[in-house]
Amino acid sequence: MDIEDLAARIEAGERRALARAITLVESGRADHRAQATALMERLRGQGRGREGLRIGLSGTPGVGKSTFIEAFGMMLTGQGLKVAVLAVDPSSARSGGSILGDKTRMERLSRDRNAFIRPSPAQSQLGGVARRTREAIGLCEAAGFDVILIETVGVGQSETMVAEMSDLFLLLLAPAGGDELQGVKRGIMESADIILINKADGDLKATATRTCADYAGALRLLRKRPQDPDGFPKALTVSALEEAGLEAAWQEMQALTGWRREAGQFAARRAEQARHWFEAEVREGLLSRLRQEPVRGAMEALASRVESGEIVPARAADEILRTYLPAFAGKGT
Ligand SMILES: Nc1nc2c(ncn2[C@@H]2O[C@H](COP(=O)(O)OP(=O)(O)O)[C@@H](O)[C@H]2O)c(=O)[nH]1
Ligand SMILES: [Mg+2]
Repeated sequence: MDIEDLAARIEAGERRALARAITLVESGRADHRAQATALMERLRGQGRGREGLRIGLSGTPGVGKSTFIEAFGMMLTGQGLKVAVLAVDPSSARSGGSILGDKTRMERLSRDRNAFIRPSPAQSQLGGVARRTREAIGLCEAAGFDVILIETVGVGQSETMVAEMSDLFLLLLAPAGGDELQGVKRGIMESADIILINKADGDLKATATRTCADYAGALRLLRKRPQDPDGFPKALTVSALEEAGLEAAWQEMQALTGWRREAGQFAARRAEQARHWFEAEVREGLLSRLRQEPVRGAMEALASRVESGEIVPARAADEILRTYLPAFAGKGT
C-alpha cells in the first residue's frame, strides 16, 4: 500500500480513501499495524495536524442516540460543517451490531455529502477498540471533518473509554421517574459535560422537564472541575424526533469549548489524553508480547515447574522478567 498516496487522498477529503484507511487501522495484522502507524505519523505532519471537535455521546439502547445523531448531524451539515460519526459498540462482536437499524435511522445523514458514518466493526478486546477508534478520529480530522461524533452504548467500560478520547462528552438520557437517577453510574455522571434528556415531546415532555431538573440538581452536587466555567456541567432537554433544542444544545457545546480553549483546558485535556494513550499502548504492547513466542512457551515451561513446587512463583516470574526485560534485571518489581 502506498501510504503517501493514501495520505494525500485523505487530506483531499476523499471518502473512499478515508474508509480504506479506517479499515487499515482496524486490522490486527502486524504489517497493517506498521502501515497504520506510518500513516498516522505522516498525517500528523510537523505539528498536531488538522483538528476537529471530538464529541463523545453515550446512552443506553433505545434512548435515541441514532435519532439524535441524524437530527444533530443534519443541523450541523446544514451550517456548512463536515460531520463524521464513529460508533463504538462492545456488543457488536456478538450481535452483529445495530448497524442495520442505525442505517435506517440515519438515512438522511448517511446520504449527506458532508457526513461520513462508520459503523462499529466486530472486535472483542476493548484495548483494540480504543486504539482503532482513536486512530479513526485522527483520520477523520485529517480528512477535514469539523465535528467527530463518537457514539457508544452505555455498557461496561466503553463509556469511560469514549469520554477519554473526546473534547466534549454528552450523556443522552430518557425521561424517567426519580429513582432512575441512581441508575446512572457516578463515574459517568462525573465525566459528562452536558446531559441531554431526550424525548422531551408529546406526553413525555413534562416528565422530561422534571428529569432534567433532577439531573441539574445532581450535577450541582458534584465536585467542581477545573475544566468547567460556571454553570457546567449542564442538563438540557431535547427532542431528537421533533428536532427541538438541538441548536440550543450546540450553542452550549460551543460556549463550553470556547471557554476551554481560552482557559487552556482544551489543549491540556488533549495533551493529557495523548499521554494516557501512550501509556496504554505501552501496557498493551507488553501484554501482547507475553502472549507471543518465545515468552509464552517459556512461561508455560516455568508454570509446570511452579505447579510441581520445584520453584516458587515469585522466582519464576523474576526469571521471565530478567530474561525478557533485561533492562530491569535486578531492579525487583
Ligand atoms: N418521542 C420521541 N421518541 C424518540 C426520540 N428520539 C428517538 N425516539 C425513538 O426512540 C426509539 C429508539 O431510538 P434510537 O435512535 O434507535 O435509539 P438508540 O438505540 O439510542 O440509537 C425509536 O423508536 C425512536 O423513534 C425523541 O426525541 N422523541
Ligand atoms: Mg442506535
